[in-house]
Amino acid sequence: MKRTNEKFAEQFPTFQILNEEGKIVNEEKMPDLSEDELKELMTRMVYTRILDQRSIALNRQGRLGFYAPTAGQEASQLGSQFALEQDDFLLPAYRDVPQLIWQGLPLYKAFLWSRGHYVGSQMPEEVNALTPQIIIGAQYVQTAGVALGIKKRNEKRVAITYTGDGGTSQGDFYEGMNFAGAFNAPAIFIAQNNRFAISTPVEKQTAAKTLAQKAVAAGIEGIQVDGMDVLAVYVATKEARDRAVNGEGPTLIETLTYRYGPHTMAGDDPTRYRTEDLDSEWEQKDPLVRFRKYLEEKGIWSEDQENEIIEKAKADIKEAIKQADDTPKQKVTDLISNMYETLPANLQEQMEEYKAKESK
Ligand SMILES: Cc1ncc(C[n+]2csc(CCOP(=O)(O)OP(=O)(O)O)c2C)c(N)n1
Ligand SMILES: [Mg+2]
Repeated sequence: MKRTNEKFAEQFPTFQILNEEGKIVNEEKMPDLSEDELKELMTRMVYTRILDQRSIALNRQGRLGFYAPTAGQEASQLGSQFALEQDDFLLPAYRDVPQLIWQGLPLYKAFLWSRGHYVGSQMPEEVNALTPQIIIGAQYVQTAGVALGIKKRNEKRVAITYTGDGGTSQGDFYEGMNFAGAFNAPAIFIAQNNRFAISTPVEKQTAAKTLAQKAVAAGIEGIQVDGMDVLAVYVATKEARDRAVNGEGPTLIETLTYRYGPHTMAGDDPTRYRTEDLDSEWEQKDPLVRFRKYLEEKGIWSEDQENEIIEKAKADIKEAIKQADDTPKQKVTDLISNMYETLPANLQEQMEEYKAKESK
């Protein structure tokens, strides 16, 4: 048994392009991105790091609701999102708000989603996405369904979803991948392995040596990627997308990453389940630091440029939080009418009651 497990793990070596020092170690796999595109990738990561810092502060001030920190996971989240087309269908988990934002969800809506306001779940016309999933793994099954729908319509696009290392222990994770594999549907399944499911370390979560090898049982492609290397994540996702739209079926991508902050802002204390050594080991791998080094070496990035992005992010956030504050409060009648197309009789009564109350 053990030998089989190890044999599988060997078949899923970590795919890397840019090492921790910001040097290209896999020239052959270097993506064909223009200088502007490379700078755009960095811009998005810097912006998202600031968004994370501000979101944590806003949460502490009581101005946001639910928030799951993202610092550390930028390459995993944004490298994969960068490989998508506008037409693709995104099924994020609760930590994947940045992908939604870069796919076109306005910031103020992301803030409203955090507050549990229904407007935060209303996607703009051009954004094909579901609202972030809280139920661990459920989006994997939905993704199989969306991907099958895409296939039946003969469309050249994909459904992409994200879960965490903990999510790969859920039944839904296997069911979704198995179904998509059986129907050869254009799905991309990303498992962001940030090593912890709240406080449970991945080693206690599964006996599998890699999460990527979980693709084998579903008969789909699997790859393990350095999730702190934005170029590797981009390339792995792009290749998975190309295969999917060419009718070659789904892919599971495991990204090795880390969240620097707590699980959520609801009160877990990472110092009780993570060591300082582990934290600093992962901070050495930081996705922004290594990509910055690479871009600076190429002579296309500077501190001034980065400061401009930081200022822009701060200004946008300030404006967006104001817009969220200015959005009319949600009413009980909104809750009811958003839930049902046709109201059941008992709710009709309550609807009238609340309409009367709200008009006062
Ligand atoms: C079905 C289900 N079980 C339990 C929970 C409670 N829960 C919320 S987050 C979480 C841990 C998930 O960890 P992981 O999949 O590694 O994702 P991460 O938070 O690290 O991104 C758990 C158990 C839930 N939301 N849904
Ligand atoms: Mg995790």
